[in-house]
Amino acid sequence: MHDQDEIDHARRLLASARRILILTGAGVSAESGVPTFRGPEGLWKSHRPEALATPEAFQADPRLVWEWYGWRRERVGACRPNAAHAAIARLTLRNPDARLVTQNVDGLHELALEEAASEELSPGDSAAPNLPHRALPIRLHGSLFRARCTGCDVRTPDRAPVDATSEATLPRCGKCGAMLRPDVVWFGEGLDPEILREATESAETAEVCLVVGTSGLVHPAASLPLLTKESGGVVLEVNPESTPLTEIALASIRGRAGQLLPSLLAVEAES
Ligand code: BJW
Ligand code: ZN
Repeated sequence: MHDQDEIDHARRLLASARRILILTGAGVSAESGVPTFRGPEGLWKSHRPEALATPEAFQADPRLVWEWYGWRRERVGACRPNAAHAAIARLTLRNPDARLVTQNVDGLHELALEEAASEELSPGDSAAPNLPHRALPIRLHGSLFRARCTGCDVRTPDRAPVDATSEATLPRCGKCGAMLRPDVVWFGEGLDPEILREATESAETAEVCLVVGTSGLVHPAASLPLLTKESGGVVLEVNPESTPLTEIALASIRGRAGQLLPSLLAVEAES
């Protein structure tokens, strides 16, 4: 059971803050059917991370790595945003000082934002809504639905099924012919400096950092809530399990994101 006092306290803090940073991890998409990385049902029960999510693994066996990413593209492509994605999207649309930083590569925050924007900004209008840039997630670890050329470094949207039958059938660059790779950040690779700068600045200026569905093990993402705390803000956590971030959180609410976030962010009651 959730501690109701803790939930009420967290809700009041979120309602009175303007500068809010929401940091999400794989757990926010669990109720959409996207597998998390760690834990009993995690993706890495059957695949060792160092065998798949490193540049060395790709160099050694690009076919195996593309097979894994192709499988995930297919699986995630069939998933829909859940109530947590929707609540976060409504908050970032309504509060110009709220920022979303995600470690996820599944694109579900973006989908939820499109859905919320077409409901809120142009009801009844079938044209694609104009999404405010500030409402878009700051994606720390890239996207499953983008590819990057290993030769000329060009980045492109890529939702195509992957044919990983052999190395010869793997995706290739339309410009230079070199092999493409998933446009994600693997272990040992630096994050895009501009993206990291934006995320760091949001963390340092946030009054409240709400951490949702991350094991808090992967850096630099897991260091962001500490920056908020060191700058005088508060950290709140939503997770069914405790994590290394629990000890710096003012309130850590044990439960599922899709169940808790709509009432915690109380966005449906506004305007
Ligand atoms: C629910 C729920 C529900 C379930 N509701 N919740 C400082 C200290 C120590 C090490 C380092 C450090 N700084 C850097 C490092 C090294 C390394 C690192 O962090 N290693 C640690 C593991 C020890 N970091 C890096 O290498 C990073 N690069 C870097 O720092 O570069 C520096 C550099 C500079 C200049 C030159 C060269 C280098 C890069 C990290 C990249 C991580 N990439 C991955 C793969 C992305 C692509 C892909 O998807 O395949 O990102 S790894 C994987 O972990 C993925 C995730 O984004 C990331 C985080 O996982 P997440 O989201 O937390 O998921 P889970 O599964 O772990 O947790 C799910 C949680 O949800 C659980 O807690 C559940 O309880 C909960 N949950 N259901 C709410 N319904
Ligand atoms: Zn190229």
